[in-house]
Amino acid sequence: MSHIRLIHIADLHAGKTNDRRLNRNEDLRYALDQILEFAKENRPHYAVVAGDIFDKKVPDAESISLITEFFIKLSQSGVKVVAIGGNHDSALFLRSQTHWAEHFDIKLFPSLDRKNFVLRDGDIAFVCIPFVSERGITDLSEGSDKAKIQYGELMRKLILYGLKQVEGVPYKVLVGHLYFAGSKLGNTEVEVTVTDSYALSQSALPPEFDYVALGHVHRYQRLEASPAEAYYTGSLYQLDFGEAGQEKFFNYVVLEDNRARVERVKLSLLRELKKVTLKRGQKVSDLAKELNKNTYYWVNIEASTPQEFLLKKQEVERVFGDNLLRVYPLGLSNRRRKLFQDPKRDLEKLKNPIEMYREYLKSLGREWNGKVEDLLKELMEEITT
Ligand SMILES: [Mn+2]
Repeated sequence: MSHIRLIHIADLHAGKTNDRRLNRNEDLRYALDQILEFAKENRPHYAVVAGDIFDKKVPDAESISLITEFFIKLSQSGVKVVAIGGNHDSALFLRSQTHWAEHFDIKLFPSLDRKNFVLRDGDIAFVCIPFVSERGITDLSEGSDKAKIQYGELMRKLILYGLKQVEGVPYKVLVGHLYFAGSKLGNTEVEVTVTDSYALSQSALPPEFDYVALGHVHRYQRLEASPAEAYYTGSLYQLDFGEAGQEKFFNYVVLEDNRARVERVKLSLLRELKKVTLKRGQKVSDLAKELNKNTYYWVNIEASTPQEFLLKKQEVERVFGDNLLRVYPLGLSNRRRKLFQDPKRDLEKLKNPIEMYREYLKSLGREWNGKVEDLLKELMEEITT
């Protein structure tokens, strides 16, 4: 049996912007070019994309073009693409792309379809589990704790059902946009447990899978408690300040002799995000010494009064220029701090909840629910009187 080579990437988030100012598609293109270069040299048979291809449900033209070009270039290098939808992706949109994609050996799995979630190709089979909404498959009427258990049980059964479909295939790969307990998020060491959220237990990953390609968590990691060889490869560039300082990677996997040889490949970054603090008594010019034109900043400013904060903020804005994305006061009381938060953000919050709910349902393509509207109205009345 010959060996099989694949690359595993996830969380591309095409169309991501930071603070409504910085378009991150250049960062994404920079990462994708490195992946294409790698693919040309190493000739993988497959590129597995584990969800969150786009950042927004309705992707903009620039992002669609970027992703389309990437997939087609992979295809032209002889790499077959297997991609699933993430929680950021619109299943409807991805489905609209399947018609042309199939002609380029690009197999898209927009949403979970129990009749069509396995791709068998010679000696290898991919079991593909796009993001499944918690609300979509659980019954919240019995309380959220029960719903969490129910979600975990259903997903575990689904994975086992998938495994059954690929029995006898030499190489089995599970591709999932899933959230596992014990995964490390962001820069902190905070781990999420099964009881905290709709997280799955790592023990739900059967060792019969030779490799598990995951998306959803943006920090690179191997799932240490998983009986199968399972990885989150994380996002391809620092998507937001929660990922500041993080290095980024993708995986190159060689399946051979019933085992997966995993090589972590580091991506170089076009731009980095960084959080810095202007301490009391520190000069802005001192802080500016580390100003790097390829780094975008969140500057915390220590200040005792709003006036002091405002003065320092103006200076920081002048010195950091376009590389300043966010300014935040430290040391002011909550009430005072509120006065200086982004006014636009507060306006968004002031939107009528009923309107917001209506927009939300519309974005999901769901029908308007009159009962919920009545309930919202009642609650709003209670609050305002
Ligand atoms: Mn994501």
